[in-house]
Amino acid sequence: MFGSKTPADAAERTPPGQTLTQGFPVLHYGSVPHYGDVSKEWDFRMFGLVEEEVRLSYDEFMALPRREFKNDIHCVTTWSKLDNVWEGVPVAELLKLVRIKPEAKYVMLHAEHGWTTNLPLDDFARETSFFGLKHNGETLTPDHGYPVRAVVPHLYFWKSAKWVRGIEFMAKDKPGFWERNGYHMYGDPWQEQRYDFD
Ligand SMILES: Nc1nc2c(c(=O)[nH]1)N[C@H]1C(S)=C(S)[C@@H](COP(=O)(O)O)O[C@H]1N2
Ligand SMILES: [Mo]
Repeated sequence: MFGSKTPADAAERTPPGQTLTQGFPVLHYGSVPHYGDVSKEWDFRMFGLVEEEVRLSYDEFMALPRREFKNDIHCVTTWSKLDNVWEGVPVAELLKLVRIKPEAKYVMLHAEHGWTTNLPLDDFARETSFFGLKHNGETLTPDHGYPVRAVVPHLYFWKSAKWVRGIEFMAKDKPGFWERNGYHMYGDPWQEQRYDFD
């Protein structure tokens, strides 16, 4: 079970109920978007509780400062993948471009086909959260969210919206797609906040 790529501290980095994988499973609801001319068909919006809505074209988004991120990811379906290396735009770089109203405490991430996921603004704004463009040296494949996916590694991976197209700022928490279907509103893997059926 422990392959050669398994780090010595793997056990303490693996949340309860999770199993390590060396692969990179693909999980989503609905179909994978394919773009003809991505620079014309993709844009990114920040809206909701903001002084003024912001729209970035694909070229503007791609010109934002990027850096390398390393993290572990934990899917609610019980696989975890350690030591991912990403290239991405820090969430802070996006937040610099928008004037958020003080009453905004939550965000809804909006993805292609109307898919959404919700999380607290403070979690989204952590230094470890970013918009991923490359994974382990390769441009994201369509399956994994090309051209841009959110990555919020301290929450279950369903909060990491693939094919992300915008951020809505909200005063109150509101369930996104999986959250409306029984997934936890917050989703801390260390607390096993998987589902919220009751
Ligand atoms: N747009 C979108 N993003 C999504 C999903 C989805 O259905 N649509 N599924 C989430 C779930 S449940 C998981 S586990 C991860 C899976 O990411 P991966 O396919 O790159 O492993 O994407 C998340 N992001
Ligand atoms: Mo998932």
